[in-house]
Amino acid sequence: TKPEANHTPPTPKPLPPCPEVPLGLVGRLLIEFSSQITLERVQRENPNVTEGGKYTPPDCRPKQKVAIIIPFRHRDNHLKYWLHYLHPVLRRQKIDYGIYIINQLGEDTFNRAKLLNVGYTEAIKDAEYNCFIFSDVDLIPMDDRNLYHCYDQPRHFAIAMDKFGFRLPYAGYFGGVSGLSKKQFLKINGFPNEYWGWGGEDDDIYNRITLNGMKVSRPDVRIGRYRMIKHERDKHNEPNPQRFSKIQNTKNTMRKDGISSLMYRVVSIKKYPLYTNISVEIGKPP
Ligand code: BGN
Repeated sequence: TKPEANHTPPTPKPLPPCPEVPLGLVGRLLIEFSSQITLERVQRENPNVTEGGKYTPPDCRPKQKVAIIIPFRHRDNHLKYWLHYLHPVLRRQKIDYGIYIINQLGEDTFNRAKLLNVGYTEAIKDAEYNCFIFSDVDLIPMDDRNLYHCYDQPRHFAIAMDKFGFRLPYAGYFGGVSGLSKKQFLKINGFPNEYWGWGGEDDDIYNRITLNGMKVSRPDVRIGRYRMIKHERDKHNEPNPQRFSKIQNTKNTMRKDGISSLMYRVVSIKKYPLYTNISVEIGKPP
């Protein structure tokens, strides 16, 4: 060896880019919610997930950095299942990711889309994410070929849910799990902040996408299958009676209502081993 080699530190071998189709996928998964799960077990089974619920593939360089945003209130049991199933899937998919639980404090009416806007805003303060996947806490993919990254067009992942007979309930459905690149998200001014209670916010997002000249991309119906964890209807998330008229008005509201008008207050940010919890006050309906 040359003598000067002693003075230069060994340069780590640059990682190859991650393959377009990851190699270790298994396809169809068995998903059930009858056995109880503890966070300690999920932690033990996912030792390479780092504080705040972050992971980077050790053996290749991912193209995207993905923030997974989950709107949340009083669903601790669902979250355990979600973490148990999703961390291993995302690892096999070679995704560079962080998990953000956006917890709405207080008992005022729930506002899913506003929590998603908060998730986007807080995630980009934490790291340089360029892809955002918005997932309900009770939806578990049944196939790991449904890749959790961003696509050329806004992506709808949860297209074949068990509760809808493994089909889309209607052509313009965009609920459950969706994903937008930073560029796609900003093009539609983020999501609406003014949908309080259940329903319509996902349809408004769909309208924003099509009104801005984009179209929704979806996986094959055999792959985009999901199980939803059964639950009672939440309190303080009653169907919003205004949703029918609001979704007729997206064209007029989207430029002023969105990421550009978002107001909220962060009360705490806690980094747990399997996820980051951001508790926020987002106000109440007018
Ligand atoms: C739709 C809801 C969606 C919901 C799906 C599936 C509305 C707006 C008025 C038609 N939209 O009907 O928000 O995700 O059902 O449950 O209620």
